[in-house]
Amino acid sequence: MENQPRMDVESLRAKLAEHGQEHLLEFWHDLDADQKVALYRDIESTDVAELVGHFKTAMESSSDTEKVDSLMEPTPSEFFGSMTKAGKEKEKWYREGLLEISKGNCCVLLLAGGQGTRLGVKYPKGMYNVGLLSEKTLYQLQAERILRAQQLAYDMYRQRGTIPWYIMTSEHTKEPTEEFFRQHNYFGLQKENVVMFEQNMLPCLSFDGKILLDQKSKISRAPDGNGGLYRALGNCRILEDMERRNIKYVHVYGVDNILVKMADPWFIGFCRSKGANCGAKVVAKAFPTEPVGVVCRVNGKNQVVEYSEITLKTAEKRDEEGHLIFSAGNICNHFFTTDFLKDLVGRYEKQLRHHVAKKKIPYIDNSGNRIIPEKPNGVKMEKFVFDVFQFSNKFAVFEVLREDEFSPLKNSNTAEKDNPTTSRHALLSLHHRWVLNAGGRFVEKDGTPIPAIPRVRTPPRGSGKVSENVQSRRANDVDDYPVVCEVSPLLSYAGEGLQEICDKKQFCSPVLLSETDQMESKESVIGTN
Ligand code: UD2
Repeated sequence: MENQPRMDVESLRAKLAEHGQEHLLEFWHDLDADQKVALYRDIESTDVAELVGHFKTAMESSSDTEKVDSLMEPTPSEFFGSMTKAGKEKEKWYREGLLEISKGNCCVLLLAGGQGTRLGVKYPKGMYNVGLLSEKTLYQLQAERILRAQQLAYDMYRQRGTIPWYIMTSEHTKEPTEEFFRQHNYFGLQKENVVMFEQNMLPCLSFDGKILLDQKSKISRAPDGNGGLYRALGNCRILEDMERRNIKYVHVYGVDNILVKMADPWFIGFCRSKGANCGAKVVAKAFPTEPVGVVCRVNGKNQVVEYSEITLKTAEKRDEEGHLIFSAGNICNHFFTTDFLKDLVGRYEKQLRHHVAKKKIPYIDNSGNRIIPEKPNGVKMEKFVFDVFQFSNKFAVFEVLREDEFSPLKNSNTAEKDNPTTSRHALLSLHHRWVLNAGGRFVEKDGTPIPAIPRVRTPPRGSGKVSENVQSRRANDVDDYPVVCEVSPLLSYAGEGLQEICDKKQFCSPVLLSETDQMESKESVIGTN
């Protein structure tokens, strides 16, 4: 191996012993020369004292759930805005947001460093195809929404602003994501406007605070949580890149929401109207135990109490009218000004605490065997992206309609919810409504009108109709969703611009409306068959 370091194993052992971690060298004598160098480097690059300190604090505060609960109160209504309840100001927010986009002041930042364990695919989640007619992946949908938002801003202000796309990856997702974008020619975006950077990895520990070995020569590591963003923004000089491009507003989002609005002009306009330096999009929680955090105040400070850290009793609290008191469901969709991000990276990042997640972590046992555990055996330590809300003195919360904006892909189709089928249906349902709003109607092949609110045909469980292997789905497969209607993001961002194509037209499912067939067709029944 090149550049072999001078290895002082005994002093390394002594240093590890100070923090009860000398077991990391247990198999030193079993290793060949290269493996020794690898392990030595791995340990040396780890600030063991700091890690052990973080572990202790994280474990202590993880048992504070009851205490946090007692300090929770809903965010005061003056910080709220609502996409559904707003009147004329909605148009104003939209125009303001597009103006900022046209000036090149906005970017989007994707959190894509998660391991996607629940979905259970080996590649990054953004590469997933939920089985749309177009076969588009989450990444492609997002890229095309950026292109469309740029176009809308240009159409309104005749000024061409670019929305740079920053993508935070991790050790697991970096290479496949880069390769996927290269293969797909950046989905029509310019390569220099897609900026990928990598978050940090942290060692995993057993419940009693011992660092776990993944191999005899390798520490077990996991990404440091989506709150690793702030450290990565500094380390990878992303803030500098944003400054160079004169970016003022950053729209941060999670990879798995198929309905995500990229650089959402309404959200940006709303946050600007509130003079906010930090904002969160929320949806009304569907049920008390829904796995979304709750945007609220704790001890007077803005905070999200994560679903894993709230007690059932508090999650279930209702007001006199029966509404959930803590109903502002976090959807991992946030607004920041670059000035605020600068403060976070420079001043506050170190103050963010780690949260612990109990997980099944493969490890090397005392006898040197690699064990794949069947139940949780250790913890991953993660920072959370929303933990910076406490530092904002100008915070805003924007409530949006779930059906229009939130359907996350978390699980495989073996789960009831948040799976490829529910994601696909959410998108089809939204696009179906767009076409209806634009004056279109749907008919059966024999011309019988389909009611505006059709019933979902649920295939019997285990019927195999919903294929796990969505990659092989054919565009004309019969879907269990009664009206299969997909609108290309290049044609419409949020239902706009469809009037001309749809008004007084009849459509026969499946329908794929794209920018190319701007429906010059004068025929009265349109379908893709
Ligand atoms: C997240 C939110 C939760 C709720 C829910 C809605 C956090 C901490 N929790 O929970 O409150 O809004 O989403 O769907 O935000 N990621 C990284 N690096 C990491 C870990 C995660 O980039 O080290 C990304 C991940 O790729 C995804 C996003 O962060 O895009 C959210 O991660 P998740 O799916 O693990 O979060 P979840 O569902 O537990």
